Amino acid sequence: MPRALIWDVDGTIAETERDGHRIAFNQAFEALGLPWRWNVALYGELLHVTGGRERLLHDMRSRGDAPAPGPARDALALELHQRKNKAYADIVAQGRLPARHGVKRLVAECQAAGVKLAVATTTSRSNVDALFASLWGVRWQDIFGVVICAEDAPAKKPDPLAYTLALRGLGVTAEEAFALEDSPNGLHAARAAGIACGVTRSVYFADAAFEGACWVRDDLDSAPAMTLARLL
Ligand code: XBP
Ligand code: MG
Repeated sequence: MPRALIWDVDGTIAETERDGHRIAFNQAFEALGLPWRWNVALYGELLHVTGGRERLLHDMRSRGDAPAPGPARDALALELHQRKNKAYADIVAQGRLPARHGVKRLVAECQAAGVKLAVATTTSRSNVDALFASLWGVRWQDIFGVVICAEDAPAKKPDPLAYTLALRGLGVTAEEAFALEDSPNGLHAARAAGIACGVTRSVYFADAAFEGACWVRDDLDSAPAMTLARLL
């Protein structure tokens, strides 16, 4: 049994990308009078870029009506990203992003068994706070002792930084930890930090290849349910 379980957030805890961030990005475009919209398929392509602001800047490179590269483009990306995160918090507060199957059960099992819980994500801290408060209440940090977010780890997945920082915070070695991810970028980040990783594919990565994963499945609850004893 691992001593620590490190969770990715987007796509792993909940289907936040399709049903949360994507919709919130579109609300931000609309609020600023921009005709840009990210449909489900286009957003899936853009997801290879981790980080919401980075994703915006990437998309602007192929848009003729985006400001020229430089301070104006950077400022627009920043404003859109801030508005997106606010809209995302509103979506979460409306209870529109439930936990994926088995997430709460496995977290409770870790608590009961004394397995440490941590988060390693490339999303902004405000997004984690909003989502986790909605799922585990305002004292969610009593459950997840170490929380590494975009602000802590500017080098985004597949870079291993978020995971190496999580290990340091937990005070465990890579061999003593286990990671849960939904995407190839996330899996590569965990593996690059030397951590064994299981994959619960989210909608956007249903057909992706996950070489190097301990196991790959559609959720934590489908039979046989993924328990602590089965992780490794
Ligand atoms: C999540 C991301 C994030 C979210 C949006 O990756 O890449 O960018 O899409 O959040 P992971 P921000 O699941 O690997 O953590 O807008 O705050 O970046
Ligand atoms: Mg993810």
